[in-house]
Amino acid sequence: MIYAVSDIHGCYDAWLRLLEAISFSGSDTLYVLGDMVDRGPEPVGLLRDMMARSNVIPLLGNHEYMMASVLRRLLVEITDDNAESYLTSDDLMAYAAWMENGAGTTLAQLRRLSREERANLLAYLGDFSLYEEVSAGGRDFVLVHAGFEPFVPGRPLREYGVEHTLFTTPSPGTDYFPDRWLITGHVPTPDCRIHQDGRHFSIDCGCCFGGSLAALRLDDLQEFYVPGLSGCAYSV
Ligand SMILES: [Mn+2]
Repeated sequence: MIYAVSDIHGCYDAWLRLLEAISFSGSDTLYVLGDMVDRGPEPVGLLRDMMARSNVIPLLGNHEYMMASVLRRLLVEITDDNAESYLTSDDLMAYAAWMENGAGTTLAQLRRLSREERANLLAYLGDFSLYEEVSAGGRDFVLVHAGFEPFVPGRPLREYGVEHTLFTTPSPGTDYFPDRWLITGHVPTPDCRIHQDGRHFSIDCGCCFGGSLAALRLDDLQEFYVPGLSGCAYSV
């Protein structure tokens, strides 16, 4: 069976409960549509668990993009020779933007890792794809974190960049593909349930904001839910 999950945001307990709820096994494949880190309590534990599962396929979210951008700079050893010129104002702004987006727990946990473990995590993030094309149950799906915006019918998917796919919001009622189903995360659904608009599924159910963590089984479009983190203030 093939599943899609999104926006886990460090909710490691909910992740483990969801794997149990779908009876996840070695013969299944699970796509995680980005935003594993930030906001929630155990982002690094979640990433390490995902890394250990070869049948979990990660896609890039805007939070991993921010994290990788900052870490690529911070992981370089700062010496006397490069200290003054090393961090540019762009680096500092990228760091500030990431912190404003709930990076506190992620950074605190990264500090507790060895240099080698941090480098391994960064290499893992470097393998995340922007989108995936998957077939299951006689349907063809396109999986992406936020969408393809502005959407241009017929435009090859590989021509959409980070700015189009990670930081955008799908336009309601858009008929994206005549023969394919689109699955996105990024924007929490208002009722903490998977939302369907034509052949577009939104599967971010606000796990870290007191909503739920959802999995969509692509083979038969069955939905699975576990409770998310409670007590986290809602803000996008
Ligand atoms: Mn997002």
